[in-house]
Amino acid sequence: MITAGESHGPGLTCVIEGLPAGMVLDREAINRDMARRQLGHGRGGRMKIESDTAEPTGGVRHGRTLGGPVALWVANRDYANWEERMNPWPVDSPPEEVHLPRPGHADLAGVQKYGFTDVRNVLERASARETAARVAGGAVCKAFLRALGVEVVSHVLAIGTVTAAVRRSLELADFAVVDDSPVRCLDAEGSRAMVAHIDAQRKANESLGGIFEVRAYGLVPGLGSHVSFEERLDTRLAAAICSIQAIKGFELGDGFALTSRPGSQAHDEIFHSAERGFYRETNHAGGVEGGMTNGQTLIVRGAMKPLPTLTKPLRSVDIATLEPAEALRERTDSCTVPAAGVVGEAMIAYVLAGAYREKFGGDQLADVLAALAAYRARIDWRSS
Ligand code: EPS
Repeated sequence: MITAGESHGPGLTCVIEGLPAGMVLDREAINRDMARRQLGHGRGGRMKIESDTAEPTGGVRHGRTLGGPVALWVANRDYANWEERMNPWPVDSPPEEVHLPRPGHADLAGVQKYGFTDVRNVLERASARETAARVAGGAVCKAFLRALGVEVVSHVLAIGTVTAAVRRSLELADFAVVDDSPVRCLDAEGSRAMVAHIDAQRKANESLGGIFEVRAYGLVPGLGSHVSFEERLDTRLAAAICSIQAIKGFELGDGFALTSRPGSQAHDEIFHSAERGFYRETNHAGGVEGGMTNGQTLIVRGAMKPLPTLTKPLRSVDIATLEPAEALRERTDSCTVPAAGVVGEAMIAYVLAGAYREKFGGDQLADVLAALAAYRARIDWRSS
């Protein structure tokens, strides 16, 4: 998957390669994910301007994939207000440059690396607006996974100092109501406390980070591999989550909590019965052992830092005068952890779609399904 586009440019593009022909795409399902990414208590004014949709511009005919790259277009409505400043072509009166890098953003390292004098040349692409294109691509990957019996979902576990009280043993059905919460949290009391926390911190000109969790239900064992570090699924899952703007931490299964437990309480014992085949009674590993899925639910978490665009700016330096100055003040969100969960779903769906394609090949969806069925039959040790 590759994306292109700037936050206030004409729009964003996503291109995904490697999807089989014959997949049915549901326009509403794709645009539902686009809308879910825009929601969440703590969003700023931009989300009132945008009403994101993803339109296929290649690789799809009459709602079915053709086997070539799938291209999706997400228009930036706000471009209408930025046409002079962000026009791809030269304009009569060039806009004023931005010289005030924000601590925590790509701004300073970006202008140094690329030799710019205008911070806008960096911040426009570094912006998390880019995740709209990833969610478009992720929705197509989800369509592929859904055809294979896999569902990818997410929820919020913490915002700032407020932590949700949620069972670890969540079922897929529990996620049906997650988008009813304004912070996409499955604990009603926690949800209310998170909203209040965001409101209080926003009033104090602060932004907030938090933790989201992504789960994938219905996976076969054996995606990824122990044989090389690059093929380990953990490698790719961590990269996918850490590639999301503002993510500073990644956990798989019980993650950091495993470090304080004795070995006897850190692993998932193996059982077998004639009806169920191999099974586990716990899932500390988060569905991955030795770099491969083990057939349990995949559980990964991302830790998001507080957004670095602040309404009460931090200290910085004017890169033109080298004088102390306040960092750039831009319209911003105060908390985007609920949206980051939706982006996490897209990224995990992308990794899993790739892992299924690697393992089962197939130019046509029916070939993938046949290969998957043959594999399931081979590893079915229920009665042996
Ligand atoms: C946006 C994410 C944030 C928003 C952006 C839209 O991006 P950033 O990483 O730059 O803070 O602030 O909206 C704006 C830049 C704006 O004009 O308000 C998103 O997820 O769509």
